Amino acid sequence: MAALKERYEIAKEAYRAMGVDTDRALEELKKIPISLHCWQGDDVIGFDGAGSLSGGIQTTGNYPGKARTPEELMADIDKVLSLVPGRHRVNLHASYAIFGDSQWVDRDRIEPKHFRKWVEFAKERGLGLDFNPTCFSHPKAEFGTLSSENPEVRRFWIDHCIACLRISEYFAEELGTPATMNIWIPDGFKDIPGDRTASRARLKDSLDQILASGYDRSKVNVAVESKVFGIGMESMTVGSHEFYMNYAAKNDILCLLDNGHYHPTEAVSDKISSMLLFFDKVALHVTRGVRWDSDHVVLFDDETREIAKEIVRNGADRVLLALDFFDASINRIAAWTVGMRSMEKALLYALLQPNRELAELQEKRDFTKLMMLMEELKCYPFGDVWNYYCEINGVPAKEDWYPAVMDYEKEVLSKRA
Ligand code: RNT
Ligand code: ZN
Repeated sequence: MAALKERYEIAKEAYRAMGVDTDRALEELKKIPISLHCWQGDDVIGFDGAGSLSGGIQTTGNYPGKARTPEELMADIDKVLSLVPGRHRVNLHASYAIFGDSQWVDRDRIEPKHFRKWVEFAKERGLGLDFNPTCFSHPKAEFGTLSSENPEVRRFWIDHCIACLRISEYFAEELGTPATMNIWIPDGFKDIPGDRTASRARLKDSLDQILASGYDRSKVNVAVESKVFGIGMESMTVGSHEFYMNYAAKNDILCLLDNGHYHPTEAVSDKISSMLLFFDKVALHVTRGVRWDSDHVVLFDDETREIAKEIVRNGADRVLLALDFFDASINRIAAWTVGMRSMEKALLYALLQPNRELAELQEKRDFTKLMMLMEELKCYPFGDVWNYYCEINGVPAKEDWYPAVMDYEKEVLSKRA
């Protein structure tokens, strides 16, 4: 164990020579919460009887052991959190309502009491909770939701989102930390539309009604998440980026950027600075799209690092950071853990950059030295700092977390036939 500390001390010297304070970086990292998406644990199914996933998103694979009950999902989340350094948050979808002994109600009628068990779970562990209306995987979501031409359908989803506002407020009150409530809808058209405006006008009106229902802005950060296309919605999505960016700006709510939701060569890392010049905060879904919005597990890759640099350089308190992926082809606990640890690593990597010096080099237009430094920094002893961070936070360093997942698979997951 002493070895990790020794290696850290050597790494610390190397970074110090570069003008980077590693102790400070570790302190800063500890303050950045990541909202862990509950839906990696059960392939985005939930507990309200939906049964299958719809809305143009898809999980592929059937690795054994997915969570089937709230108890199983909570146990799985506990396992993941025991392998990830830092204190984080849990991001729930409305479809994860727990009815227990109370009667099942449809999504327009859900109440805080259906999430009491989640609040107890979060309280016991000192976690914050975030929330999402579930406007998919439901018979009423087949032909549009908040933008639907059918007034009854549209009413249903407006009422669902209003119900979700109440639940988000309840989370914030109980846990003493504001909840982000993110609205994403799958509405769109497979083929060339005859009218692009009417559905967008209805979406605008629906959002107006939801916000007008009144909610405590100090408790709930409402966000809207755009998307360029979905399966079966290839030609037009109603909630496009321009739509939501303008809507959010005019109504003083937040825009959520999911890095799987843009054209493949567009980078969310390049959008954050612009957003933060016009908004107090920005919300993120960090994911990994492979050729399309495939929601692969987040890795410690170039774009995740670039996103992390923007978070760190613009002020981590201005970015509401959440993950969003769902892989059913590998052990789900490992998928979650790799994603969380990768995001943490990317944040640490960003905190270990001599950010001021890099900015100064740019101001001086010394692009040669800027490139040289950024490249050489890639070979700095980052791993020694990361391993030490894991150690002081009481979680396994390196690949040492993997046996715990394999034991859990053997003892718990494999028994979920
Ligand atoms: C879908 C969006 C959305 C969902 C989750 C389950 O493309 O990314 O955020 O993944 O709400
Ligand atoms: Zn998303």
